[in-house]
Amino acid sequence: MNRITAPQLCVIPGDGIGQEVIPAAVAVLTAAIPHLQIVMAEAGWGTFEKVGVSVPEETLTAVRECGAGLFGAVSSPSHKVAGYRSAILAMRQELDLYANIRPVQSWPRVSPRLDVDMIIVRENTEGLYVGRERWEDGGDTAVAERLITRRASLRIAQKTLELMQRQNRHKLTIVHKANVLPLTDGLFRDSVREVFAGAGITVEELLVDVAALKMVAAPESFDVIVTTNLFGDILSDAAAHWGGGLGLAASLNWGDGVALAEPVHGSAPDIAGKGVANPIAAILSGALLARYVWGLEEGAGRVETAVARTLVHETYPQLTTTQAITHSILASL
Ligand code: GGG
Repeated sequence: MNRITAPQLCVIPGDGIGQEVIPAAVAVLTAAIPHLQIVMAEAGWGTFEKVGVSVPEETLTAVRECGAGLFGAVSSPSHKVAGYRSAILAMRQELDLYANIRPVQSWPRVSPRLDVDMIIVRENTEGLYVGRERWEDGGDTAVAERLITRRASLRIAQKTLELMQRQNRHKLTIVHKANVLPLTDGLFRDSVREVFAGAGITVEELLVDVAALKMVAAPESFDVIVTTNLFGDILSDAAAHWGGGLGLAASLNWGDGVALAEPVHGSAPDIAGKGVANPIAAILSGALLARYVWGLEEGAGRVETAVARTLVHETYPQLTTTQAITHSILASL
């Protein structure tokens, strides 16, 4: 690989355990992908407290220029703070990272069952997450707008189709609630069906409540799911249980020409600073960049195989620190 084509990664540890798991992921990624160039940047609540914005303009520029970022975690306060925007929501919006790819697969030893292999594609920019909340009725009524557009629904469908063709996936489940929300979810469902018409892929649809039951009772029946923002957020956390829990759940926020990988877990303030956070979700998120953004299937596979070897190794139950798990994965590469 020459220097011109060497992949570049903007690393943003963020808050809490992000500061611990992201250096671990960078150590594994730089070992698996030798020419990887690292650029450091900042975002999160800590950044807001320091400089007054959660995502400085330089951070957005750095991710855009690298084309790929790895973000740790953010801890936003649960009350409104003037001028503060959740760092991850801001980056998804500002970088137009419209697809959130969340693969869930069974891992040896830690997964409750061994037959799960699905990808959840969550629309990442609309729905209730546009954050249009307002008071009415003199403060006695709170209203949130749920926005669905044809444009965003068509492009998430197109991204899903490309991903399925690339990964040789054959069955799509559209998850919605069009019986109660016929305009918004009807538009989403019909747009996805339009893109998949004639694509040679089996397309089924499920109401989100039925999908939730099936996620619990028959997770092996899912191949690829595409859904709106909030449904995808909730369903993918539930699905993560089958992949061994949030400590192993990876994700990729993906737009056109730019992507930001992040572990699904948050900043875990209860264990932050103790050196005991599981770095595997962050490491597997890095592997998603290798596979989907840099086209380095072999590098992604090396990382995932090293994780699997660590999980099956007899010493895994004794690996109780971030450092010990990271060393074991590095040794298995
Ligand atoms: N790595 C994903 C993450 O940090 N999740 C926590 C999260 O999204 N929290 C919402 C927020 O703090 O804004």
